[in-house]
Amino acid sequence: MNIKQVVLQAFRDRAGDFVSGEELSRICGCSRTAVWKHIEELRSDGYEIEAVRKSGYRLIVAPDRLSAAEVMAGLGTERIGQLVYDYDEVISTQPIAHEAAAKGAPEGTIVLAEQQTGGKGRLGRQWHSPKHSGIWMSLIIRPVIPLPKTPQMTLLTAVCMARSIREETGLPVKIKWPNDLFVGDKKVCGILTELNAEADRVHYLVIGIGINVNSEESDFPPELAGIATSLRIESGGKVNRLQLLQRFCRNFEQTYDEYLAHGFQPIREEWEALSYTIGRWVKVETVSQKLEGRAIGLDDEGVLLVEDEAGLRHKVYSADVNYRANP
Ligand code: BT5
Repeated sequence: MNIKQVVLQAFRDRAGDFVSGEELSRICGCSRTAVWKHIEELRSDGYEIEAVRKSGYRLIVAPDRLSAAEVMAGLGTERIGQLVYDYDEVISTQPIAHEAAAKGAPEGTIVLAEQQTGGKGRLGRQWHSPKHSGIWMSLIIRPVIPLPKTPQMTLLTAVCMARSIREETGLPVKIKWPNDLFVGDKKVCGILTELNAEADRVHYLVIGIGINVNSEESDFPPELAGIATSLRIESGGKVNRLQLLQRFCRNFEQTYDEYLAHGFQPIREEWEALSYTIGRWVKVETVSQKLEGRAIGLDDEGVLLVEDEAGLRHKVYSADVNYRANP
């Protein structure tokens, strides 16, 4: 942790009480003048900090910003979120994470941005990422798994994010195969998994996650009206982005470790329990596959199983699935 993070952690431990300058200088291992300089820096980052002679410093209000210092302070994980890069505005967090990963960034590194001007969806689609209203992040992981198993990481991420949103907001979020989170019939979160690998070795994955957290109806462009929603719109109140992100980091680390130790089965069960897709009539179209049928579950590997009208079962790997009324 850097000194600003240590100061923020001290404020958080004191839960609204004063921390003396002397104590801060001891905790941070620097002079009181240096502490004061860091407090000034935090103030210019938007923190409201009261200073009272003889009592010390007290945090009044933290800004609604996803700063690296805030995310890392008090996170309590071992890897996920232990290194965070934060940006105000980027084209997309994905290439930044790829570059960091290629230079050796450790597993669990997160790239965050308050705004993306060219947010990416799958297959060249766009992801609308306006300022301060969402969580736009890329997570680097380095799992030692065979290449064909990497799509399971998207399912694992969806499960962890759905669980985190449910715990944080109480909203009944569901997972639409493979990479969307829905509240009701509208999309609240999308996941984009990109990988760097050789034929027999995965170097790293960059998991891009976009969540509409505090967006209001007016934040969505006309083409997303009716298909996109946010946690704020659905829950009727602002949601703390920092808490949600930290909860996700903890959930992800725990679930990912279980996955590495015990495999996909527990995730499959949770995914099915949270699924928007299972039981629905779907139409699947890829270059090699065209079929309609009922989504009946995932197989052991995380492949979607669709049963057509003749009762034949088909495996659907990675495709766009359209949802239809029952025939
Ligand atoms: C996704 O693609 O859902 C993956 C989105 C991943 C975004 C994150 S943000 C951080 C990281 N950096 C990036 O540049 N990207 C990742 P896909 O399944 O292809 O869905 C894209 C479609 O969702 C678009 O064509 C729109 O119809 C819709 N869409 C775009 N922006 C949206 C938003 N903010 N909320 C809901 N739907 C949206």
